[in-house]
Amino acid sequence: MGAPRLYTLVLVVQPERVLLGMKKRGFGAGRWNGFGGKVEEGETIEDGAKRELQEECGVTADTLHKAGRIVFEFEGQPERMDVHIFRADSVQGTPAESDEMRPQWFPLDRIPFADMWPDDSYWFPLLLQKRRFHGYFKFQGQDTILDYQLREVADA
Ligand code: 8DG
Repeated sequence: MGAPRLYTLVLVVQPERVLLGMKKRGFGAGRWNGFGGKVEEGETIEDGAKRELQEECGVTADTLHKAGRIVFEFEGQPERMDVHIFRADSVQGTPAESDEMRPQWFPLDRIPFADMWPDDSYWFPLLLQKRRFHGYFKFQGQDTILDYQLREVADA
């Protein structure tokens, strides 16, 4: 099996709310998610995360905090995804809709898990508690988790 492909995901979390975007097209379309995508050649993972945040919802993060790392495998697909997840506590600018995402703030007690990737219910609580984690999720299609591991780590 080859090395997994690198992806980023950024969640902007404030004391009472989290910024999510409705993915309008492509992989994960129709689900609320943080902002992110493939890391491009020649950029660091963190720079890729900041770039995607800016491209997809028009805000800038000065500081990203490492939150976790999850490897995803989809049954029948050889390439695994290595998603590096970051938390931003504050951003500059007002979230704006892009071709890819329609951003919206959600109160922390009303996160729309039913319309998010099913694994998110497992690790979101850790992210909100500022605990770091490593995980692995194996999917059948995009709705069924066949197998998973999730553990807290000292350094994500
Ligand atoms: P493109 O330009 O080639 O269309 O793609 P991209 O913008 O570079 O990448 P993408 O396909 O949009 O990247 C997938 C995003 O979805 C990336 O931020 C990682 C994230 N993601 C998964 N799986 C899961 C998941 O199970 N839960 C959550 N919350 N996010 C996920 O790939």
